[in-house]
Amino acid sequence: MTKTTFTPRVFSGIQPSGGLTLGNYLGAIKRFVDMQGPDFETIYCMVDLHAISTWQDPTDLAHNTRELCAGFIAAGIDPEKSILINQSQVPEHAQLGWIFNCVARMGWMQRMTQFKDKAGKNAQNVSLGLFGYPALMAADILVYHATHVPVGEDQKQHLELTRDIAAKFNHDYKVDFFPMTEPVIEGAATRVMSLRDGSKKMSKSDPSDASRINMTDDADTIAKKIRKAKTDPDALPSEADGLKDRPEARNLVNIYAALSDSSVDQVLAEVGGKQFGAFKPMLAELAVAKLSPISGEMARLMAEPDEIDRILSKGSLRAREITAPILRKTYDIVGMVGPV
Ligand code: AQP
Repeated sequence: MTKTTFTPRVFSGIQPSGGLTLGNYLGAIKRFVDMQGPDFETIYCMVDLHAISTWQDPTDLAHNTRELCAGFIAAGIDPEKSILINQSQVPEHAQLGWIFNCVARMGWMQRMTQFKDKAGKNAQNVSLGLFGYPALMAADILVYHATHVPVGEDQKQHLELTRDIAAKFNHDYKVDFFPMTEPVIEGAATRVMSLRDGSKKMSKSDPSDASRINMTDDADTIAKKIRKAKTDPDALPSEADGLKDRPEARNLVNIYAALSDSSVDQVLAEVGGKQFGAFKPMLAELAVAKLSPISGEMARLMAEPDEIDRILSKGSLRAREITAPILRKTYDIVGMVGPV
């Protein structure tokens, strides 16, 4: 079989299941912006179908989808250079998702740690959609034949599953149709932790607002949350090794490094020996300087929701030029009779 060459194409998405957090920004959006350019075609998505795998109030879902789109643009994603969509406007995602439900194996899905974390002790009562989430995520990616997916560390296992699904489809149907997508998990903040508990991921659905920095927080709120962030009594070390077994300290240093586009070693060379009383105001100042222009621009864009809707609807037309032929070809491979 001749090897297929795939166009370098980036796809990634974020759930409009709440407001954007600093974790989403540093782990995902900031890196979406970095990948926008001549090397890749870039498609970025508000994954509203994923969001309803847990209950979403309809008014909030629509608001959060527009706010997320505003966040993408405010952070530097240019709707002319990248395709910006909400998942439900491109029906091929869900259609390929069904095919992949029939490719993925129950045993694979049962190993997904995010499902176990999110379902907790309540596994019998959560939606079937939450369990099937990774198969739809594989479809989101592969319906574009995306070659690269920038994500935070927490999505690594889902990306491995995406490759397993692509490989099984290619093997079962004796084709070389879906690419082996590469996860792109890079930088100092691939896993931003809760400000209240260094062992937990910063998350938009954490019941404690103090656990996260929201992209829409004002300067005072950001400074207050950082000031109150859990830390330990020791001074900061001068080398990265000294952050071992100090999850809260490591988290704040990682955030500082990612916001200042420097490495952890560079940050520690600057702040090693300082107490948190001195470091936290530095971090707060940097966070406000980087985030305020983005939240200001988000507010400006949110004042014109019709314009956001136009961007998403235009994006979905561009997206479907890619997804419709890939879905049709998938159906042909599977043996689904098509229109004449
Ligand atoms: N804390 C984080 N650190 C680094 N990256 C993160 N991401 C999320 N949280 C962090 C990355 O953001 C992208 C989109 O994630 P998502 O919103 O689709 O789903 P999630 O990972 O489940 O995010 P949340 O905030 O925890 O949402 P809820 O609370 O609704 O479950 C992904 O690339 C993810 O890695």
